[in-house]
Order: sequence, then C-alpha cells, then structure tokens
Amino acid sequence: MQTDTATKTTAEQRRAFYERMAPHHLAPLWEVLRGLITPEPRSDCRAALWRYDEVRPFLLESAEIISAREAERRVLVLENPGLPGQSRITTSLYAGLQLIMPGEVAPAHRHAQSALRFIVEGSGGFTAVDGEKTYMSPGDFVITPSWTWHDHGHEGEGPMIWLDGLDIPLVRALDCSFAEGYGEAAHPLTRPAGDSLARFGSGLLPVDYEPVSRTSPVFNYPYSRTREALEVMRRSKEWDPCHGLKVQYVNPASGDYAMPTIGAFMQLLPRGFGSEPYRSTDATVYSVVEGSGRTMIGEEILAWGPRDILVVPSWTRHWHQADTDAVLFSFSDRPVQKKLGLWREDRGNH
Ligand code: 1HN
Repeated sequence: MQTDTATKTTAEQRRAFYERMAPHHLAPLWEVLRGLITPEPRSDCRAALWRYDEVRPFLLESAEIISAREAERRVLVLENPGLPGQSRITTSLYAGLQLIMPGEVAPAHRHAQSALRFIVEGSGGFTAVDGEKTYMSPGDFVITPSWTWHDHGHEGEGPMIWLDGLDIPLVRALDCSFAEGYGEAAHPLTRPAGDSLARFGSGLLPVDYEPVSRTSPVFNYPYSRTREALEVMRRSKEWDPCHGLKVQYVNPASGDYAMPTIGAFMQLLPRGFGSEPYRSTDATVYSVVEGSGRTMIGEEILAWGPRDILVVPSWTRHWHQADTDAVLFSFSDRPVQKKLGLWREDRGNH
C-alpha cells in the first residue's frame, strides 16, 4: 500500500506550515476550496422588506438634517440585513431612496457607475442627463448611463422620492470606478425635454443611426405607456405561471436590456393570482407600484403594499400572491450574468 504522507501530518504541523508560508503571501487552497466553489449559490444576501410607511418619515426627516446640495445626493441607503455597512441591497447592486424638495438641486456630476431611478412619489421633479431634462412621475423608469453628466431639480410642490439602483458593488469588484463633479449646479441643456423619447422611443430611429453607447438612448420610460401596454396585453389572458404578465425594458437600438449591467422589469399579477415557485441566480429588487399581496421567499412571508421595496436573494425559491391587481417593478444584474453565460433559472419545485 502506498503511504499518503500528507494525511500523516497532524493539525498542528499543518498550522505551523501555513504560518511559515503566510509571510510569503501563500495560502493552502484545500482549507478554503469548499467555500470558494459551492455546489449552489451561497449568499449572505437575505430576503428583506422595507415598508414605505416606515421609511418615508426618516427620509423626510433627513431634509431637516441636510440639504440636497450639501449632501450631493440626499439618499437613505437600503442596506441588505445580511450585508451590513456595505451599501449593498444585493451582493452586486446598490439601492437607496432619494429625496428632493421643491427648489432644491442635486448638483451635476458623472461617474462610471450606471444608475436607474424608479419614481415612487411626487411630481415636478426632473433629472437632466447629458443636456436633456426629463420630468419624472411615479412609475417612470429613468436611466443615467455610465459617465453621463446628471443633475436633479424640483420645480413642483411636495417631496419628490425615487428608488435609485446602481451597479456600485459590481464596479467595485472590477476596480473601475471613476467620478468627477461638473463644478456648477446644472449642466447646460442642449435638447428639449422629451427629445430622446420621441427620437428613439416611438418605434422609430434616426436614419442610419449608429449606437454611441451600450445603454438605451431612451432615458425615461414613462409609466403611462408601460401601464397601458400591460392593460392591453392582459386581454389575451396569457399568464406565465411564475411571472403573471412580465415584460423587460429594452434598448430600442439593440433589442438588448436597456442598461448593460442592470436588467429592469415590470409585471402585472391579476387579483387572486398565485404564482408557481421560481428561482434564478440574479438576486432581485422589487418595488411595488400598485396593489397588495405577499411573496413567500424560502421560509419567509413578506406582505407588501404600494411603494414597499423587497429583495429576493440569488437562487431562493419564491412565489407571489396578489390580493388585488398588482404591478411590480424589479431589477437585477441579469444582463451581466447572461452575457457571461452564468445565469440559471429553475421553475417549480424540482
Ligand atoms: C448618484 O450619483 C446618485 O445621481 C444617486 O442621483 C445615488 C449613490 C452612490 C453614488 C452615486 C444620483 C448614488 C450616486
């Protein structure tokens, strides 16, 4: 019989060996291998729910503590309870709720990170992206592409609140963050409000159009259009057992996701609908637009209503029940996983 010398060493001998090599920046793979290559996704990200009526008072109180200008962006970060202090809502994505009050400005800057805004409350607020303003209303999906100048303002009344989703942890993992301030509150406007939507979001493209970036040239997908589309589509009663009626936001110039790093979706669950269990490798953030119901996530039951935010971790079986007609916006890192050939989904209980 061949002797296996390694198995003869004691735990103490091994520890001494590891200690001798550590100053040389060497470490034994066999001690960590099983934690590195897990048979299934194993995440610290946990299922969580933020009730809007609990969060909103803190957000409004923040306006008494700091101005939007001083804060640069007055945001309460939605920290995943399993990832405290890391400014992450999932392992790969950041989310926060941003408040801007009438007359305030969030000054112009740009960064490598891509941002989405999903409008939750208020009207009369706007964001300007690379020289074009768009006014924002609840349910609108608004994009700030990587490295575009952007500032926000508010010409209306009452608080303006939206959910920010950024690829900050992804960009951090790749160490490719760049950022700069414009130096003035607002970047100059070069196009009228609504120009991008008319030019690129009408089933038309400028003749001979060549994309200038990987992000959609449409930067505000108004809820009025999305909601109307869902309402017409529901008439055919083709419900997906796991998703109800679910659509994804697209870049009209490529047919790809609207953003290169974040996929965004909207779904309608009719009153009384109970979805079948589903899981996918992209941890997903949901923002409830309309209606109420609950989502079962593993062993947890999260009951939600309008404007609540919830997160489903990677590869965690979940299903929804809608008490009323319900509309859910969601986003995840699905475009990244799909491009890398890593994305998986699993329907039902197998
Ligand atoms: C940012 O630029 C915005 O432009 C919001 O509204 C949140 C969080 C971290 C870094 C940059 C915005 C952000 C952010």
